[in-house]
Amino acid sequence: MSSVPTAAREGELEARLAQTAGAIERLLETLLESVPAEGEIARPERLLAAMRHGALAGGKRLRPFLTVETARLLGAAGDGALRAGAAVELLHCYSLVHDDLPAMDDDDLRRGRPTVHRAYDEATAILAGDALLTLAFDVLADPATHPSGDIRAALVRCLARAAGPGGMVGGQMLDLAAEGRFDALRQELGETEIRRLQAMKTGALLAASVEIGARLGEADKAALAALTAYGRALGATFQVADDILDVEADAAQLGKATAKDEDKGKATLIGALGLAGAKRERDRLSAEAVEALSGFGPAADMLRAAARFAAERKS
Ligand code: GRG
Repeated sequence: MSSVPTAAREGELEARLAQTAGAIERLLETLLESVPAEGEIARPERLLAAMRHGALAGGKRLRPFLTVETARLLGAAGDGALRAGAAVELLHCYSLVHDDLPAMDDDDLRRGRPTVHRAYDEATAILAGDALLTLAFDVLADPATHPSGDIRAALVRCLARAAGPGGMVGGQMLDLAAEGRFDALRQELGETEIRRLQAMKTGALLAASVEIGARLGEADKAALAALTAYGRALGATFQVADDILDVEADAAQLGKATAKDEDKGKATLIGALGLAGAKRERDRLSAEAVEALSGFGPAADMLRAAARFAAERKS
């Protein structure tokens, strides 16, 4: 039987999120030092400064939290889980740096600060994103993340599949196409296509954050299937909540521009279901994520609380 997260559990989630965010920040600071790593030649200071701007001081760090908590559920919360979480966060930060570029969303504000191309310049922002992406795979492939080469290879493949052409980057491509970037006419997407686009653009990386924790914890087949279902439902919850925040939150609260989706003709579930329908769908998906954990008992309460947080978040 699954246990329902109590208010105390929700409070505990905030504390645990903050604790993981602090540990991730410290690890990212080390990974983004200017001193070259073994086998590297030199790290140009402007590039590293731009990478630090894109990756440090901000963000909820939800993805590494999911990796660490999933690994913890399976008895594997340690430095390896933190490193794997940092890898997912580096990849996420790259996607934000590139998403903010003039050729993409053209945003000036991210996490309450100027975007990387605003603080530096466009070429530096492109390179900083590229380098954050590359570093993510370096961290996963390092034996410090897990002693088994097979497991490290599985982590690398999981992140690549989530982030690449059939995942996040593919979803971003569909998103731009839906805006009418490549044709004179904007493509009107149906609900099924919108769900697929969102599962790729946002859901895949969140689901991979969970799967990477599960693989680090050497989950058996049944546990991996349940955690994968949880990750997918949580990812979908998160994206509908994001659509709703774009309409209801203000820029100061979110640390980025809001009310952009409609202006840009973005494909969102609000367009397909209406605001009230999107809120019902968000809550249904969050409940589906909680339900996927029914086999785990109270040890999974933190992940259950995370599914509710994905739905109820204010930023
Ligand atoms: C440009 C390759 C490329 C991909 C872009 C991630 C992405 C794909 C676009 C970001 C646009 C966006 C706002 C998507 C909605 C969901 C999302 C990823 C929100 C930002 O994630 P949070 O809320 O951010 O976890 P923090 O700052 O807390 O890390």
